[in-house]
Amino acid sequence: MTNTETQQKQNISFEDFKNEVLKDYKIARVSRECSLLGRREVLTGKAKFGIFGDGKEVPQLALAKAFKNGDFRSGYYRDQTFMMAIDELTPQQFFSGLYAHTDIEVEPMSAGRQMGGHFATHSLHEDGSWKNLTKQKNSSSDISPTAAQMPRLLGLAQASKIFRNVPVLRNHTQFSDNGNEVAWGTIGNASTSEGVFFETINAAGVLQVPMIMSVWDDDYGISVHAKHQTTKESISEILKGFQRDENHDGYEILVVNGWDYVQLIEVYQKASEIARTTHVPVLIHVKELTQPQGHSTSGSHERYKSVDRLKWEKDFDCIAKMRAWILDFELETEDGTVLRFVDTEETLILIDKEAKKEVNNAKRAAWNAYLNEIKGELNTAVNLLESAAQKSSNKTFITKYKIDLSEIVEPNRKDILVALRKSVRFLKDENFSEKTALQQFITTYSKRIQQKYSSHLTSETEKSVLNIHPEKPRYKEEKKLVDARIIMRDNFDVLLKKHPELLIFGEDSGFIGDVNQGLEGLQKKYGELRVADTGIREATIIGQGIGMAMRGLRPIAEIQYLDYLIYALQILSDDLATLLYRTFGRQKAPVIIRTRGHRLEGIWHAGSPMGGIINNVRGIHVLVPRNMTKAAGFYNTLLEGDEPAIVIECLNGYRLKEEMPVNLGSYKTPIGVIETIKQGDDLTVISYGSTLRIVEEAARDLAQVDIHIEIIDAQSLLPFDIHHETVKSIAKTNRLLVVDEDLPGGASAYLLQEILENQNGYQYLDSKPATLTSKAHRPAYGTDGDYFSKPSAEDVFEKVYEMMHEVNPLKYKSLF
Ligand SMILES: Cc1ncc(C[n+]2csc(CCOP(=O)(O)OP(=O)(O)O)c2C)c(N)n1
Ligand SMILES: [Mg+2]
Repeated sequence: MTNTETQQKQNISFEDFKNEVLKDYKIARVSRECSLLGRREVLTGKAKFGIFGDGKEVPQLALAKAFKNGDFRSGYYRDQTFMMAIDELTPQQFFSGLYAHTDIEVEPMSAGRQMGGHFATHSLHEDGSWKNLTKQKNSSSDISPTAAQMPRLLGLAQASKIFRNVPVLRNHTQFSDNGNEVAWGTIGNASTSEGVFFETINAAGVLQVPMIMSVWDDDYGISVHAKHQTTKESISEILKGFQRDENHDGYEILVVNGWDYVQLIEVYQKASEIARTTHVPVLIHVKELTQPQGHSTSGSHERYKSVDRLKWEKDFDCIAKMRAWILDFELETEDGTVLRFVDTEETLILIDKEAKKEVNNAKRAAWNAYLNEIKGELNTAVNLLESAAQKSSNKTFITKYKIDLSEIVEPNRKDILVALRKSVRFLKDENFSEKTALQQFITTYSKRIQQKYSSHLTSETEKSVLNIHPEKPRYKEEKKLVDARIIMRDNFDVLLKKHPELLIFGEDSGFIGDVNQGLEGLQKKYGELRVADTGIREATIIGQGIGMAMRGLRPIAEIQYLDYLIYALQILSDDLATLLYRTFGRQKAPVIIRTRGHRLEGIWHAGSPMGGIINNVRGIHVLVPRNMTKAAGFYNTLLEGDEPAIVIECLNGYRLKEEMPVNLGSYKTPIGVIETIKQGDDLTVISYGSTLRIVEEAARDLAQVDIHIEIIDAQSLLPFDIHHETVKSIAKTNRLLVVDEDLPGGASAYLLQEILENQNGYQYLDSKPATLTSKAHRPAYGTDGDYFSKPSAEDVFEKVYEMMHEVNPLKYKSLF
């Protein structure tokens, strides 16, 4: 190559570099303008709340450069610049989110369900089928609780390890390219104080998974300074013990200033290389960041930052620093030419202006799109009110609502429905077609808009568990009774063979095959990655499940005992239960949580905190099989479907004898369907799980005194009895008793509401409906502690007898 050729080549690559730098600068400016204008939109009342990414722009540009197709982000509300830099968020979409536009095409993050600043990409097509995740940049959907993005991040990273190292998954190319994907976490400095942050950091170090954790450090968490948050005020300092060395696996820990564009790019490329090729986790502590507008629109940071600090934040604003670097940049070539990004400041001023204009236009377009849709609906409503008013004797009242409505400049749908629903009351004694038109509009309009807010709590696809065909267990003619845990184990064996994506992990689940031997020998057969032991860390066990399920795997995450689910309840409730809902069906995590409970003895072994669970996890199915055959059948059903569920096995059932089915792995217990396990005419007792055996024992004793109860196994609490079969039993017996070992007012109250209110069971009752539960305290330890804390067969007998005594005191004479 001649000198001039070399020179030309250098010029071209410099030209590329320059363009990239200026493009990045533009993205940063656009993002900043969004933050500035966004705040104004909230303060003028167009949007409800704003939390923005100003002051964190530059490191996100560097992150975006290292982020490849197939990678996943799990982050928090500051990451708008990153989303813009990977082309997954336009300024118009940013504002549509702020206004809560309910169209998923217009507001792709959540169809208006989440407040702005909560980002997501679409892993699923509209019909719920997977997209090719390796061909796009992926962002798991953000949630607001601080650090709650951490547990799932672990699973997102672990999926790469599984895809790389489990040979049966080699052809799952729409989810992974040989495990080369990195999971990128972001978190604020203060949120690292949360327990799940440390739990996740430790677990990722143990598992050695490609997770790169960025901490955006602006020294504050709202008004609270780092000195109250973090020992030594530095997360990288205190995590030093995690640094890998020649003798130990661990982390690579990198520290960089958030305003140093060049250093940031270098650090992010290095981190990406390490995690991607060797699956070593990396922590990047990004320091010296700022919050130009304070934490959120809820307050101003002048209240708690010193004058010096505020000045420092101005001087070290990462975009200002980047801008200065661009202006100062000079590169002398071999022939002495000096290359610059810009000759004068004019170029940057022009970019600043363009950014402002673009964002302004985007804001306007988003607002108009949002408002015009509602205004169209408002016009229809106004016309309907006008027509009805003309015919009505209450014309003045209705006209008033009409005028008030039509004068609202920036209406909500609430305004429309309030006017319509209040007006229709004035028409109750009248009859004309305009009234009918108004009524019909209210019904169809409410229904249509309601869907925008209430769809996708559970799957609406053909793979919804409600659409899976049940199949009965079949048996050999010659009865073969085995310990029930053998049925569970052999069924899992078939499932692991049948579903290469299936993984099972938890405390003691691997080497010994779970504490009750339901996985005995399966690690040996399927390897340490597919049947695995984990540390004692319930929240991140669930996080592993969520993250891996989001990447196309089918994890069964074991929580050793039901009482310890509470450690993970926050993640189940905030993350898993809301995932499908908050993404309007564009992300899913069909993780199955396997656990065991009921009939435990002890304060922290209460065994059945069901009310607490079902109240917190709407969006996740909750299944309570009474034996192992039923439980295994639930796993078989769930693996055909696309939804998350918690399956609670009966802890005292593993050694009981059950008959071994021949169609293991394929028979399916239906979900949302009750089973009547004993017929009777006098009184219906509904229960679930282990208490059913107590009820059955009581039933035998009751038969001796000529009381014949019908026993229903609820089997599935969420959803409960979708075909409304229970009420048919009440119609026959006219009496209802709900038995469980939860606290009073727990799951028994839920069942009462379902049966009496939703199924209209109240109309058939001849006796007061009753519940029999444990005492309000947790169970005391030991046989007598249990007997005096939880319902016994005697309690069931006496409760039923008492109800029958009230009906017929002569026949059923008082016992005491
Ligand atoms: C579990 C939980 N507690 C409290 C909050 C309220 N909250 C929202 S953001 C925040 C401060 C977070 O600070 P930091 O992690 O440093 O992030 P920054 O906003 O500074 O980027 C708090 C306390 C929350 N969202 N979730
Ligand atoms: Mg902070």
